[in-house]
Amino acid sequence: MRKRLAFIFLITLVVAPTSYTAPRQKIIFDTDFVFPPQDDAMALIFALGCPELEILGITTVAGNKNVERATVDALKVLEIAGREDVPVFRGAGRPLVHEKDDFAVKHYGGWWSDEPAPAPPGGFAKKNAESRSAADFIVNTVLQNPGQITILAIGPLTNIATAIRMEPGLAHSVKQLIIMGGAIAALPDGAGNQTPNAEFNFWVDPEAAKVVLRSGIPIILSPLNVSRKTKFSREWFGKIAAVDTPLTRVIKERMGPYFEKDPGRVTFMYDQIAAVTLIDPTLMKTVELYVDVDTNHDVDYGVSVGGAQLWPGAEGARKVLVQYDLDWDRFINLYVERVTRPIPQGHR
Ligand SMILES: [Ca+2]
Repeated sequence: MRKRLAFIFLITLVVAPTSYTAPRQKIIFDTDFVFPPQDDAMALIFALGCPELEILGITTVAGNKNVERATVDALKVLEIAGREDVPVFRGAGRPLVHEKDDFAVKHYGGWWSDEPAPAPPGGFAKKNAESRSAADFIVNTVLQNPGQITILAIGPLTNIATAIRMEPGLAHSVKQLIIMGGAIAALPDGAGNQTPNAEFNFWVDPEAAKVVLRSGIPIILSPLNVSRKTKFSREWFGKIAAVDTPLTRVIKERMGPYFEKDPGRVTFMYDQIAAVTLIDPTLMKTVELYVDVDTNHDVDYGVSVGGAQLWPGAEGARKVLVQYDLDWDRFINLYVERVTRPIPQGHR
């Protein structure tokens, strides 16, 4: 009997989630974060549920809101998750070149704002951001782990471009960059969402997007074309809300009222696709294209253009893998499964 008990104890040790020993992907999570139900937060909650990932740090950037808001909201979600061990580094408060103007102020996105961040639901997190800058953290972390770091970039690319400019050797040391950004007119569903042809993240910092796309880092691009193949509905919200964890409770509280008001509501998923790509890139169909960004301050400012061959004006552009479709059923089941996982023991 004692032997049997010892055997059961041993098996428990082997299968317990805390005993996960396979090498984990080291990632930096670069984000214009806003508290749930915004998509950066929904991407982070997925990533926190993935034992395959070691999140070395979160770097924040101005985009959906200003960088202060991104920073305090990220800290708060980590606190709710019991993952204060993940450091947060404040990044760029403004795009490289793009100045605030009337169009920016009237349309979506508070990147131009200097307003202090409002307290997240439940109050500010106890922990503060680290004192080092986001770009400094990115440069040091990548150089200390050459060929091992994947950067998930789901906001304007200001921090990544700044890091590349700080350290010219950086591009050759990054394992991979997965970017949510752009819209490719040469592929179906390629219209913009900020201007007629420009996607929001690339439009906020077109110069940064161009630097990053031309850097030579191996890139998977997740543009609006693939976002528009998703359909997050009450059915999937219900599956998340049915499981009780500190994070699903937040999702239920914050997303529930939208579905109560409009039960037929269906929304696109954006940053979540880039995050899921970390775990299973085979869920998305890709095509290799040269992708470049228009940085002329004219009608197509911030527009991404993709083509199978180089074209005049795009000399210097590089080929990247562009996602254009996905296996919705497998994608959403994997997403919901990870979002509803209990928070790993030892991190509470
Ligand atoms: Ca984002």
